[in-house]
Amino acid sequence: MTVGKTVRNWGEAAKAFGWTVSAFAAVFGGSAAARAAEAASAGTAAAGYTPMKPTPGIGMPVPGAMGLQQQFSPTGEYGAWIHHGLLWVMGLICLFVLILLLVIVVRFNRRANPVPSKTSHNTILEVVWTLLPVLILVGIAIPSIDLIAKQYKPAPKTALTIKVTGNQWFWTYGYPDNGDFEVVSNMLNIPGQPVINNGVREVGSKPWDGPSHLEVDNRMVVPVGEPIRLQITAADVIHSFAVPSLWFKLDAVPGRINEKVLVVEKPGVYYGQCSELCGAKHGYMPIAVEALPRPQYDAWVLTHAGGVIDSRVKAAPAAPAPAAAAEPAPAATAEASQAAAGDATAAAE
Ligand SMILES: [Cu+2]
Repeated sequence: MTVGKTVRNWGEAAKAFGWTVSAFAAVFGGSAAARAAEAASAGTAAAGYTPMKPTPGIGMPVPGAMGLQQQFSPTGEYGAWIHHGLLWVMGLICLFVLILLLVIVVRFNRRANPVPSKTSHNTILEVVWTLLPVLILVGIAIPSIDLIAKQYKPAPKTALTIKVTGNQWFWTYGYPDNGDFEVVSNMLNIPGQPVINNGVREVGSKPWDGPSHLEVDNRMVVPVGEPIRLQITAADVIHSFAVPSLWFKLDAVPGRINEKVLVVEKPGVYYGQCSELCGAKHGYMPIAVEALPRPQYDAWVLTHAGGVIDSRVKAAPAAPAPAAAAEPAPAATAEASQAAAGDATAAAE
């Protein structure tokens, strides 16, 4: 009994000493420690993210190409499949009608067929040429309506939200779930041509730069393989956020938020352009979407002042916060155990 008490007293004394030491450290070494922590985390954050080098021909237009760009989203793949299927249906119907016309021209002209037939009705033929087009149209309508429904399916509640704002003539990307920082994205200037954006570097000056007219100083970085809720608006006139290889195009209208889900299936850089005539430099506000695996996305988030990973973990400048948050834990535990004891008493009664 006495021994136990003594040990407890010693424990309390040790705890008190610990408190004093930490208080001393906080007062005298706090700022230096914070600075060191800040520098260290800034270092890791900077080391944790390097812009990705785009793959030539992927996520960008290619000279002389025809048709759609290769798709990197589920709706994009589905849409491209319908597009190619429809081309075949249209092509085969056109070919069939052309063959029928040629047969008529050759076999039923005045010279080859001087006495025309007086036939005016054929029940089976009439049923077939009515039913067959109906079946073809129904066959086209089912996947088409399904695609529309899939494109406008709202994002799940847990989806990451990114706010896209069109401006004359650049894009800004807000990350409300990651500490509400904002990224301003300007087109890179083109060497040997008039400067488009003052103070912005030239395309090709960094090893990760993509094509001219499409590469930007700050890309819109997104996590790969998960639904992202894109909320699109504009600050001045109507713009349009369009990235062909992600099957994404939605108008950016001032005073209104248009929302659609984006899922990028593969890490990479995907380029697009403003697709609503919005003024003198409409052609100089490209879009560059960089899709990264979650850990690299999180590292990118932490390179921004106030960057927070999914509203849970604080970024570098708020380093002392977890210690402060850890303090109330014992009290909470005590409360919990008291509550549990109360419950037990209640149950016993
Ligand atoms: Cu625009």
